[in-house]
Amino acid sequence: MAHTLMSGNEAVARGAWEAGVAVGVGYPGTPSTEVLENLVRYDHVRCEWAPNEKVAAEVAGGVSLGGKRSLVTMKHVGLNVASDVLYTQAYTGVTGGLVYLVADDPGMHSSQNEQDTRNHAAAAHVPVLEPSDSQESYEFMRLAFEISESFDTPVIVRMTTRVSHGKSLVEGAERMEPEPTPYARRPAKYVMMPGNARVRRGDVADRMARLAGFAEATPVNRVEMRGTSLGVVTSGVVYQYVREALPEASVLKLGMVHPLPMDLILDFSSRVERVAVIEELDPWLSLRLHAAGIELVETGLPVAGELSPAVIGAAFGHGSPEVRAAIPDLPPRPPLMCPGCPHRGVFHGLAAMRAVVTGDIGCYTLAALPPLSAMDSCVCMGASVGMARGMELAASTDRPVVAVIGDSTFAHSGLTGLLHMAYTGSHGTVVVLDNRTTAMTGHQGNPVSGVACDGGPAPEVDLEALCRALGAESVRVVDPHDLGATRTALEEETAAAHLSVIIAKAPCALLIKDPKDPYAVDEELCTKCGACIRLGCPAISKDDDGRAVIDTALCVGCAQCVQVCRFDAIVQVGPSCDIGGV
Ligand SMILES: Cc1ncc(C[n+]2csc(CCOP(=O)(O)OP(=O)(O)O)c2C)c(N)n1
Repeated sequence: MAHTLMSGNEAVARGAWEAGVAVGVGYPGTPSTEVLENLVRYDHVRCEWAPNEKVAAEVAGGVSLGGKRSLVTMKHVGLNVASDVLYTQAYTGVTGGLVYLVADDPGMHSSQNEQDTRNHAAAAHVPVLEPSDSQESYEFMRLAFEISESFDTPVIVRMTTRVSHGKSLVEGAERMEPEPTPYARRPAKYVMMPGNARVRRGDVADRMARLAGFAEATPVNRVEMRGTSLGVVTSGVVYQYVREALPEASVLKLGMVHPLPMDLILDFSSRVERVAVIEELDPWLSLRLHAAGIELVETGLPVAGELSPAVIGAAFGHGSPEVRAAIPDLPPRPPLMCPGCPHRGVFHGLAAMRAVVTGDIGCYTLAALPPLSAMDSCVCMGASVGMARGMELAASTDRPVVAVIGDSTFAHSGLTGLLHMAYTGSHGTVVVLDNRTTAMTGHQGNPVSGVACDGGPAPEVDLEALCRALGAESVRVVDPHDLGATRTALEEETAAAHLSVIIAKAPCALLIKDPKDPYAVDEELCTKCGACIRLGCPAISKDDDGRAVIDTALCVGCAQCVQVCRFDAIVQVGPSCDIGGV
């Protein structure tokens, strides 16, 4: 393959495919999502979205047990969900190579927290490779599968947002077809009850010692000697920043960050006058170098968020490399639900009811922002349901308490929360926002939407039957664009002494191929009351006189605004019609 410009995620997919991966499985999450979306386009590999990362890791583990190579993909918080699997897979080891692609998100571009996957790796006792660009993202996949099989261990390839989404040239090769290992029953290796696990625990320790030896010799840990006044130990995208900001510094670039090549690090440190560790997220390398007795330069670099060449240059008094200044006076562009988003109808009702909304993660989290301001909590996927039960137990408010959760998130980790509510006799209300997709991460299929990883059809779960089977006494489906029906359902179910689920079902506005004719405001009838503005639709704004105006190029004709206008000032117009004299 000639040199091709690829993102890190595209390169991971290419590298895994060339390494002969038989199955790719994961759960979407920025910045990891495009790995599977690209891998699914190749032949000879089966790709599946799992309902959550734990299931994905189990499926990948099963493929490995069956003797074939598998890749499991997730974002950093996904590894919290899958960690129960990983920590014991470290004991069982593998048969076919098993690689975890985990993408961290320093600076939280699209995440609810910052986490450093290296901590999980150390706690689980699994090796970690960390690429710095797309070529390495590609090459490290093959290496990861080789390490996995030769050391009998799952391997983590850790990415960060800039490596996952940044693009650079990749020189690829052909796909290899590794011979599958025939299945053989090996309970001492795979049945982790205490007697077997104790033996495997010793194997894990031996393996980590052997991997530390490997780390000393592998060319992915390399010393680049330049000046001797400063030596920098670094990895991942930060290596690129260091090269740009401190071009004179010698660098120990770590492509394998766990276990560490301590002899190499000590030797490098002895060859330079001062040693600095430059890393994003936790002081992971720093602590280990400190513990090895290496005196480190106090860099004063931030302990949270992303680094950059400018930040690093400034910390070393080298001045900042040229950074393009932000254009002054740009209007702020806060994230908003799209025009015609069905979620808006539910939150409009909840805001009017002054409900306490235990929320969840998805596009709908934006309902926490003004003007809807209709969400009280958002912690992690699935938390809405358990937290609603907790609020019910706290019994500290007279306001209705409602859990709101998206369809993908409900399948991910809301089901068990609902089961808990049923089991404990809750009279709570859960709203499942069924917009027929996993919208937030780019419209991946899920078990509720009945769309497969390749975009083709898949069996669709009967959501109503599922909620009933889990113990909801009342399950009703509403069209969230029908504001009256939605409000009635919310009021009736929150007042009733039973456990209820309201399924707010209408497709994501971005999935609608034939939008309805747009609406416009009759300025003679508009009283400037602001009711339509309070929907928070980006198609509606105020003119200089305070009257509402609808941008007909953005409006998709959902008609929610028509229902809140008490003066009949909002009227449907043709697609390109100017409201003019209406
Ligand atoms: C454990 C975990 N995995 C993945 C993500 C990334 N993520 C955030 S919300 C979401 C799903 C959103 O889909 P859905 O619940 O259907 O809501 P929608 O965006 O469609 O409104 C995903 C995959 C995450 N935050 N946490």
